Amino acid sequence: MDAYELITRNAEEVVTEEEVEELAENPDGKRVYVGYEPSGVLHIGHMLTANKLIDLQEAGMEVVILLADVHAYLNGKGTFEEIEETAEKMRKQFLAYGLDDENTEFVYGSDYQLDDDYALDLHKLELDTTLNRAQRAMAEIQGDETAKVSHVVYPLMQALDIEYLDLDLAVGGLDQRKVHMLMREELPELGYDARPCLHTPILADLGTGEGKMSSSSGVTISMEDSTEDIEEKVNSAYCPPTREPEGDLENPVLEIFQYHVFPRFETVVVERPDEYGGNLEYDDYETLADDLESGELHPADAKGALATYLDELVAPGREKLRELAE
Ligand code: IYR
Repeated sequence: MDAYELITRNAEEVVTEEEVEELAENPDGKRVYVGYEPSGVLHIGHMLTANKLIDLQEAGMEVVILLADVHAYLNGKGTFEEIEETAEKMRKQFLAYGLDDENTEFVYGSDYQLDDDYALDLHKLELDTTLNRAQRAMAEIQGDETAKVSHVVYPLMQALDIEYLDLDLAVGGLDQRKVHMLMREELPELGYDARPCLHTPILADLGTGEGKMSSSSGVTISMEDSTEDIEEKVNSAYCPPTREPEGDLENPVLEIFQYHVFPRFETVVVERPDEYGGNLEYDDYETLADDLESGELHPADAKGALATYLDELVAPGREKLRELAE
């Protein structure tokens, strides 16, 4: 796989392809980041962008993880003290998940977002941006139904982070795209360069195949889940024998194979008793999806394998949480 393929694989959107192609020509030492509002426990949504960061590390880039404590505070996620505590827990789980210790820089937003220069640039952006624009950027991020002043400051700060952390590339889920578009328009107004972005897809709810999995209502997988929890959730997952179920539904079992399992494991073995044809082995996602569609691979067997691989991905973070609780 060449550098551009590795950098962009499994991305839903690349803004712009030309800019990322240029980065891919010489990825060594380029700085890339994802920001996360600290939430204490890593879930499958965090793991998806983390998989992309692991790809980028493999391509030679330097990874910055922003523990966005001030952003979480602005988004109503708790007192500042509570947020600081969960941020530290999250940092340890990211390392346990497989990010390379030597090549990952963790930064707290509060380390620089309260400085004078940053505050003054922020006020300039406030002058430049309409309320409507900032609110639209936050539509998929805002935690509370009632819009507060803090919610319109939030995306402007996220745009500034990209300059202040001296980044070459911003990564995020598709829910971050409007903030990134605002960044691309507004940074040049301050005399800074707009940066390219990569957006990962938002996966469907595991239980129903609808909407986005990381939303609070749905079934999600997190580092808090035991092996049995994972088996139970995966076994009751929605998994019709097709890539494209009706209407707006997705096949969440296939999605997790595509975005979580194949990027981290070279071969996937589906164990089956001999009387059902014996084990199946896959080196790539497409072959597994084809077999599910043709009936060669039964959904129940696919789920059994998925639970095993997800458990392996979650195990080190689960262990870390256990140590932290001692
Ligand atoms: N908006 C993100 C958190 C966040 C991301 C970045 I990239 C920042 O520079 C700051 C905050 C979220 O929804 O979790």
